[in-house]
Amino acid sequence: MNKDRILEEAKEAILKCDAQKAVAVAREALSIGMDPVEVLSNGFSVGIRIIGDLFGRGEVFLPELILSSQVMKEATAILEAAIETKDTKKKGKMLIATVEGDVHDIGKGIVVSLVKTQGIEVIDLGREVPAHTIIEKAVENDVDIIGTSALLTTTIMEQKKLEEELRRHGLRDRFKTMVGGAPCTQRWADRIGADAYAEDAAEAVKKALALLDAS
Ligand code: B1M
Repeated sequence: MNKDRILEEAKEAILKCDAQKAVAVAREALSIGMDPVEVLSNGFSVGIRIIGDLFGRGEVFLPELILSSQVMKEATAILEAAIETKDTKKKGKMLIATVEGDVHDIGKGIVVSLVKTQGIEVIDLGREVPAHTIIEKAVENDVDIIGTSALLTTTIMEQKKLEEELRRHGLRDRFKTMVGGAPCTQRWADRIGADAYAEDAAEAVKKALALLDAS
């Protein structure tokens, strides 16, 4: 299979909720030396976003969305394991979490894998993490950056809450903050006072490095 075909098949595997095919495509992509991030971004992620749009229009239902996301997780696990991590001197520490009330963690997982490749130590708190826990862990681990992911228009409010809680505890200047997730924008980041917004995992890496450079 050539690269374009692999990207197409990756998308199809998600649309058809076909786990066997997804795993085979992920392995084949790696065997021909494709960049795992490219396969995730331009193949599997395209499929899951199409499913999301169909779900939003009522053309597929929750069980199908759940199945597709399970297939996505299997493929993601194989590709994330192949993303090379630089074993260099650590440039800084970043805590990442999906906010309270939000279970969406596929995109966050990709961000974590990619940020790690750049010699940034990552503390991944998982999903549905309350703002107070994020702050507690950030202090405990003395991180440089706090990154949050939110996928719902309701749960992005948790990113605002985090900024407010940091200010309330007099901790706002101690950390840099980064927000991401489908409903987030640069405008949202500016509005709530976050230090950075990243549209995708590659941008998250660039912004994290810039925040560390500036601190
Ligand atoms: Co949900 N869901 N979902 N869902 N789901 C969305 C978000 C939705 C847009 C679908 C739709 O209706 N069209 C919609 C939200 C609508 C809204 O808020 N206006 C929605 C809904 C409604 C729901 C439920 C409420 C459905 C229900 O129960 N009735 C429910 C909510 C549960 C909850 O959280 N409380 C729900 C559940 C689920 C599943 C469990 C089935 C599953 C999640 C599985 C999982 O993650 N473990 C799921 C999925 C898969 C989706 C869609 C289809 C895909 C999300 C995804 O994985 N994208 C999604 C539709 C969509 O996003 N278009 C949808 C692929 C991923 C690679 O991209 O996450 O955007 P993304 O991450 C990117 C960037 O955003 C960025 O980099 C990543 C990599 O490039 N990024 C960051 C992300 N985090 C970052 C952090 C950073 C920087 C960059 O810095 C810290």
